[in-house]
Formats: sequence, C-alpha cells, structure tokens
Amino acid sequence: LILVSGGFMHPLFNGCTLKLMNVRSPSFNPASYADVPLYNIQAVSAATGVPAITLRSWERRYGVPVPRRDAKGYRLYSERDIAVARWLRDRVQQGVGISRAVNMLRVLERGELTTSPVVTGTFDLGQLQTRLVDAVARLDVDTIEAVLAEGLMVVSVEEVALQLLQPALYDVGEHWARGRLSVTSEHVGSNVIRSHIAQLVRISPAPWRPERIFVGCAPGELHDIGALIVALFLRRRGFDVVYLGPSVEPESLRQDVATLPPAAVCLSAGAVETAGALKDLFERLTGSYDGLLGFGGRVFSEDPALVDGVPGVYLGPDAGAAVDQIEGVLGR
Ligand code: B12
Repeated sequence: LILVSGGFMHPLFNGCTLKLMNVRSPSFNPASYADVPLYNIQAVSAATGVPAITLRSWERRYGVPVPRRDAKGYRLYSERDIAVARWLRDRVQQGVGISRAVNMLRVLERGELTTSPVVTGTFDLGQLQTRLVDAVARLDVDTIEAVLAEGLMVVSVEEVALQLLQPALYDVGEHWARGRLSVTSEHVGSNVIRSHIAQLVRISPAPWRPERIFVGCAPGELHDIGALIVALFLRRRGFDVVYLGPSVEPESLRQDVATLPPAAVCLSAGAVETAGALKDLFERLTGSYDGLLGFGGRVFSEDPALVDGVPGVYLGPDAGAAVDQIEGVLGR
C-alpha cells in the first residue's frame, strides 16, 4: 500500500522504497492472524527459525512480539505473534535492519509513522563479541556467521559494525600480536567478517542522494575493513559510493578524480607509512580537485599529531563520526 506507490519516500526508511518493493511485504496484515495465546517460546523458535534468545531480545528492546503469560509466568505466543516474528526475520534477512523493520511493522499495523525506533531495553553485545572472537580462534566459520546473524537480528547494522565487529577485530589483533591466536585464524576470521560487510553494502538501498563519494585505502594500505564500513554507512545514508578497495594507485586515482569528479574522496590509513602515502596523494590532489578530501583510520586515533600534516579534513575516529561529518560538509 504505502510502499509500492513509487512516490512514497520518508526519511525514516532511508530511501528504502526499492527494497520495500523487493520484499513484497505490503500485503502483510498481522490482524488477519488469530491472536489466541497457544505456543511456548520453543515452539515459536522452531516454527520461525528465530532463536529464543532473539525473541526475548526483540520483546525487551522493541516491544514486539509481546506474548501473553500463562499462570506460571511462561510466555505464550499466538499465531499473530508467530506471523510477526516470521515477517521480522524475513526483513532482517533482506538487510532492512531490525529497528527499521519494527517501524515498518508499526506502519502496517497502525498507519503510525514514528521517526525513531522503539527501543525499550538493552542488548549485551559484549557477550556476542566474546563468542565471535572464540569462534575466530577455533576457525569455526559457522559460529562466526551465526553470531553475525544473531547481532543483525537484534540491533542495527551500525551497532553491529561499531559495537561488535570493530572491537572483535581489535581483540583478534591483540590476541594475534600476543601469539594467542594463529595467523590463519586472523586471516579466516577477518575474511568472513569482511565478506559479511561487503554483502551488507551490496544489499543496501540504491543511492537516493546525488553526491558520489570515493572511499578506499591509502597507497600500500591493505587493512580495508574500516574503509568498507565507512562505505557501508555512507550507502545507508543514501550516498552514491564507489568503493575503491585497499591500496589505491595514486596516478590512476588522480586521473579518475579529474575526469569523474566525485563530491568527496575519503581514504583510510592504518600505519605511519601509509599515512605518509595518503598525505603525498592528497597534496597532489589539492591543486586540481576542489571537492572534499577526507581521511581517517586507526593510525590517526593512535597518533593525533599525524592529523595536522595531512591536507584535507580528518573525519573522526570511527565510521559513525565520519558519516556525520561528511553529511555536515555536503549537507543533510
Ligand atoms: C584483519 C587484519 C589484517 C588483515 C587485513 C584484511 C583486510 N582486508 O582488511 C591482513 C591479514 C591483510 C593484515 C595484514 C597486516 N597487518 Co593487520 N590487522 C588486522 C586486524 C586484526 C583487524 C583490522 C581491522 O579490520 N580492524 C577493524 C576496523 C573496523 O577498524 P579500523 O580499521 O580502525 O576502522 C575504523 C576507524 O579507524 C575508522 N576508519 C578506518 N578507515 C577509515 C577511513 C575513513 C575515510 C574514515 C573517515 C574513517 C576510517 O572507521 C572504521 C570503522 O569505525 C588489526 C587489529 C586492529 N587493532 O585493528 C591488525 C593490525 C592492524 N595489523 C597489524 C599488522 C602488523 C599487520 C601486518 C604488517 C602483518 C604482517 N607482518 O604482514 C600486515 C600489514 C598489511 C599492510 N601493508 O597494510 C598491526 C598493526 C600494528 C601497527 N601499529 O601498525 C595490528 C594492529 C595488529 C596488532 N595488534 O599488532 N592485517
């Protein structure tokens, strides 16, 4: 109803019109399902594939579905609750993000449009982080995938990236540096995580802002997961992002920036050497390019003195700060 009309575009949905059309969800009508409390949480979990812990987290954080309780206080769900859980699961699997999915549900249920997700409780991402790092150490790819899926079922993509993946990767680096985790586990773990983030970029809504932004890594920089997260966040704010990958080639980038001028070029550096390469590249670009030259990366948080030497705008210590700054410069 709301979503396939084509003209509908509300900031709440971050331009998800296309995705919403893809998910073919407008016909979902929770009221058409019986609301008789019959099923315990295990039965709902088996019927929907949503783990019991996730159902409880949805209830606590988003107030949906809220089961009735039996005489002993155990949760009892109805057919309607099961349909809602299944619908939310499908939206999350399609990359919509749980808080946005809950808001979409409210619109379908009540025609009510809130501008912020209904969050009523907290979720312990620390415990997921421990499970993730343990799984990386054991080369247990299935558990890595399961933990990522679990995180995305409960909190936003942004929270998963900044509060689960980033600290888990930092932990992995620490364990590796202390010889407590093998090089192979570090490679396997970072690869699986990286491919998940790349997948989230792929399923992001099509851009709805005109500005094109190049995001990548300084010459010689192979750590590209941070830059990929920046690209993901920018995509989710509607920017037309071209992801350049690790270690850009300076001369080729200079030519592309001259011929296809983007609104911004944002590069990452993780070490002193690559920060030097980034500085050299931006010095060459400043003469011929008048868009935003932005930069960030671990090395600038560790050694803030390096920021001053680089021509361009330091975009802050993480991807959340970076997208806010970029929006500030380019306009909301
Ligand atoms: C995975 C990993 C690798 C992978 C990278 C795979 C990939 N595709 O990225 C591989 C195996 C290739 C690798 C290689 C190496 N690694 Co390594 N690696 C890591 C590890 C474990 C995780 C990196 C990561 O993804 N972090 C998570 C991201 C999300 O965090 P982030 O980069 O800080 O990004 C956030 C912010 O900084 C910011 N940001 C980042 N980029 C940008 C860009 C812009 C524009 C903006 C605005 C913001 C921004 O926003 C991001 C998101 O919030 C780190 C540990 C650590 N502490 O990071 C070690 C680590 C970075 N590696 C290290 C080392 C030593 C190496 C090697 C030299 C090892 C070797 N001997 O070969 C090589 C160097 C490669 C090179 N030339 O660059 C050291 C660096 C030490 C130092 N002080 O320089 C670390 C810290 C491990 C350690 N504890 O010692 N590594």
